[in-house]
Amino acid sequence: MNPIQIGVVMGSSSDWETMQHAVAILQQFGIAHEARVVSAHRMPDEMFAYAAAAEGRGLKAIIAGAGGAAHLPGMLAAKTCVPVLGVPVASRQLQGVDSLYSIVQMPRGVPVATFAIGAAGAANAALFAVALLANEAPPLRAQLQAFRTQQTEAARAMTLPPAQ
Ligand code: RP5
Repeated sequence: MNPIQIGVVMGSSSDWETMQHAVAILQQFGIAHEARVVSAHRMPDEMFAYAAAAEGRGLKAIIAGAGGAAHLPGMLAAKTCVPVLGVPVASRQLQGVDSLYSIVQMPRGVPVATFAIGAAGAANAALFAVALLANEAPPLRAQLQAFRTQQTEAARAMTLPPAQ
């Protein structure tokens, strides 16, 4: 079995509805990955250990989804130099604007690459991870190019109904 290249972590199983869109893309591209709940405020020791072990385990990027606060992606990024891609999950109270602002507003010096709120952000984080891996893997780059071409063709084939 291929060593895991991308870790997908989230603060709660309630984030799965969003984060599964990242996993679906990784599956589609055949990227060895793992997905698990690592709650920053409920499992701080596990979160710390996950980040501390990431480089040694060969992870090339960590996709971290969080609702309401930046603590999961932010603290992972604080503890490892493996790139962290943050996905703001739509929160119940503020619809994910809180998640977005807190993740994107990391203080200077410890970046978290931040994506859109929700499913599109999760999918794009995975596509970004694929693009990172593709730098060192020409067949993967060809696969990514084919994915883009498919989207282009789908857009070109779009037609509009007559105006009412
Ligand atoms: C965050 O708290 C999680 O990322 C989740 O989005 C949010 C709510 O968690 P649950 O109350 O649904 O477990 O840590």
